[in-house]
Amino acid sequence: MTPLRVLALASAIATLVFSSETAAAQPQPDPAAVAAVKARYEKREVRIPMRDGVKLFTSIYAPRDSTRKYPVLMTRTPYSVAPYGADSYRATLGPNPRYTQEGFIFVYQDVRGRNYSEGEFTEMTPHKAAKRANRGKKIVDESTDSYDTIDWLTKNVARNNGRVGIVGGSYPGFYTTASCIDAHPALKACSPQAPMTDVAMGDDIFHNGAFLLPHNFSFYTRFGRGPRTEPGPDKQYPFSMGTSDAYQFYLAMGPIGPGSRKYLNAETAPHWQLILEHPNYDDHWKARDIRPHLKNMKPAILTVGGFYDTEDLFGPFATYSTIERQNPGANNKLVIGPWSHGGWNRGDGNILGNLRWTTKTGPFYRDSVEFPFFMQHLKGAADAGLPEALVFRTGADEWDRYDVWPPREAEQRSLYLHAGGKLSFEPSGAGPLASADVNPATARPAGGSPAAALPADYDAYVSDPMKPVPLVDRIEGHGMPRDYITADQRFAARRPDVLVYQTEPLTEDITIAGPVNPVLHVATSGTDADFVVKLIDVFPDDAPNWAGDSSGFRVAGYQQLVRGEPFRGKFRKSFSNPVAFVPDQPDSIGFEMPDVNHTFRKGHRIMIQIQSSWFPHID
Ligand code: PG9
Repeated sequence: MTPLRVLALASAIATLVFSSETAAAQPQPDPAAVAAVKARYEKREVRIPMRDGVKLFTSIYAPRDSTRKYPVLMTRTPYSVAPYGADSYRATLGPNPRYTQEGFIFVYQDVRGRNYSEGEFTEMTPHKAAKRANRGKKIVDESTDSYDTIDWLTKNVARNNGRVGIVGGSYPGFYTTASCIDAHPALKACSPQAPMTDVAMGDDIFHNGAFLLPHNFSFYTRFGRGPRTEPGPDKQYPFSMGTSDAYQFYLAMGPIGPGSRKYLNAETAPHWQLILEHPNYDDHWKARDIRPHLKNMKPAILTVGGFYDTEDLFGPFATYSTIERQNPGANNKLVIGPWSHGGWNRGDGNILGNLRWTTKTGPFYRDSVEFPFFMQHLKGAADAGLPEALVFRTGADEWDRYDVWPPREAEQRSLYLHAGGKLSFEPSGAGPLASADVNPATARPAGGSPAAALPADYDAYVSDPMKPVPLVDRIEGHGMPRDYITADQRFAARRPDVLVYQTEPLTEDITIAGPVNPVLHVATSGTDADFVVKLIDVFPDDAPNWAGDSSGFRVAGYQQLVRGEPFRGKFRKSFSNPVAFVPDQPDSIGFEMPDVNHTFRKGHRIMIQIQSSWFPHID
């Protein structure tokens, strides 16, 4: 790996920003593939009793070959294990066809309370108690359900080799992580992929207190519709936005409580209603954070994520680092590629929206990382030879291998905002800025004095919620394009309600590896405000187009979003107890943006944009 000035961007984005208070089917499977699966595998559907008597609907596809034993590879999901019916087969078994060809006992289970499983569904099931403490009792959660399922499988499925793996992405990623806690001794390998970890602190629902509106509104028009009176599929309530202009649709919705009620209400969308009832990081959400329970994690764990995952990027980093901290010596590995949500499972992995890479990251991950991981731990194949952290470096199109993430060799550096839209590693001479007490995750109890020595000058803008800054220039579909992060940010840079700061052209490559922690010193003429910080890689005006790209995208001058996150200002002291701003009273906010591993090439500029809306992405 070429020597790099690797640094973890610390805090100290210090500016004073005024923002006035004025400031969302299934293609038919290939019959030939289905027939091939049916020829090699025999399907059975069983209802496995959990320790509290609830039966979970489980599909088992076992190789017809009776000469060998096979490991179990399982997925637990809230999204249905269709097709249902012992004579209806899937076209692919496992994460990709290579697993189908290799041969495993594939198991798919409807989690408790979903589809044809019995019981009560609870979003992000709160983890209850160490299994040892409640063996034989009726205390259940996703980790006991997984334990009981694995116990039943190893005792009741013919020719299993006593070794079980579990894999799942997004919501199934959460159930995968939960399976590893006090795991059944037969569970040898887990791969939580984009695992939902804390949906109210960075995964799907709230990011630093700001609500992801279209992502959730569109999801909850489809998921968990009720009322559920018996095991079976969700009730269907056909829904259409009635327009392709998501920006206008959500603007017309107005405040989302009353505005969404005509589409989603407590009876037909109970999970949406719960979100509206819990806008703060309260006990409801704290109970759903699986991180404190990630202990006694015995299986080998391969956590997977994508730097451009707009749904669950927080989860993989939070899961990996919490397991690392709470389970010294655990076999705990991380793979992060240049992927959108689930992008590692499909395609060549060398294209996303406006971005192009030379490396085909998809086949490399599937064939040289994930498959060898499961073969090693479930079939005793050769050691997959994986580093602790295998992290793609965007902007440089290379895979980095580290023995810990973030890399030990990263040095903390700060970038400072200067007058005139300048950004520099040199302090802005604004005097000591009290950045220590502004990160709610580490903030001291409310009441700490926010007043810092204010910069001699500040930048200000009027943020009008009726003319919010769009997420991307043209918002179609449900309002959160999967590749929004690749949108050119020049459309925003030209708006008067977006502050822009950029460095001089870099004289050498600079790589940022790890989290990026903005600190803003702000005041608002109102009593509440959101602040969105965007870290951007600015290509030179003479940058050549991507090699071999015929899309017509012009790379010259491209402002590529590397990372962007909102912060809802009222949570600056605590995510549980919001505090209004005092109008025109300087105050401070600080937060952590999900990790990056990005090289800003020599000749590029580092840019920061700051704004107080990002619509309809956040409400
Ligand atoms: N991560 C997705 C999601 C979950 C909950 C709310 C909104 C989206 C998903 O599991 O597809």
